[in-house]
Amino acid sequence: MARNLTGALPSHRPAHGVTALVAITLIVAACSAAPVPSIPPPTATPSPSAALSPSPTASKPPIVKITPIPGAPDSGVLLKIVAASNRWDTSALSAPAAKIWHLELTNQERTVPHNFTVSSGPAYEERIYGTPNVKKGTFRYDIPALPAGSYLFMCTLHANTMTGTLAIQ
Ligand SMILES: [Cu+2]
Repeated sequence: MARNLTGALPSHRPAHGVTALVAITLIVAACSAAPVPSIPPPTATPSPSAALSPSPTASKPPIVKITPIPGAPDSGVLLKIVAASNRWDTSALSAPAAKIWHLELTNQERTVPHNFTVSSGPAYEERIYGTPNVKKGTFRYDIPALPAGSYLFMCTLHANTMTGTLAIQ
């Protein structure tokens, strides 16, 4: 008799799960529908580039190519220069314009070769004239005629220490 009473208890289940699923779907839809904020692309910062732009143009002067004057007369001028301890004995030379002149180059160093190169500027393309590399001894060279102006002379083997100004006037 007691068995019948216990087995007859009804069981109900609430339908709460369906309601919760609908609510989650609505939230997800709202999030994905949110408009993407339109951020303008970052503009180029003008100050650093403006500060850098003048330096490359200032550090690169134009190449000045000068060729000797053909058929120029001989001035008969002889200049002397001495190389010792990776230095020239002078940093300034002066020679006549539009005329051939002569250089007496003495290398006093037993083992270090030197040369004498004339150029209109520091760039390789600006070299106008150059002697061979010479070891110890005294050598004479005919330097071709150049238009008036300020030139560089140097030993290209020791360009950091053996440079000077050649005034052609
Ligand atoms: Cu040298």
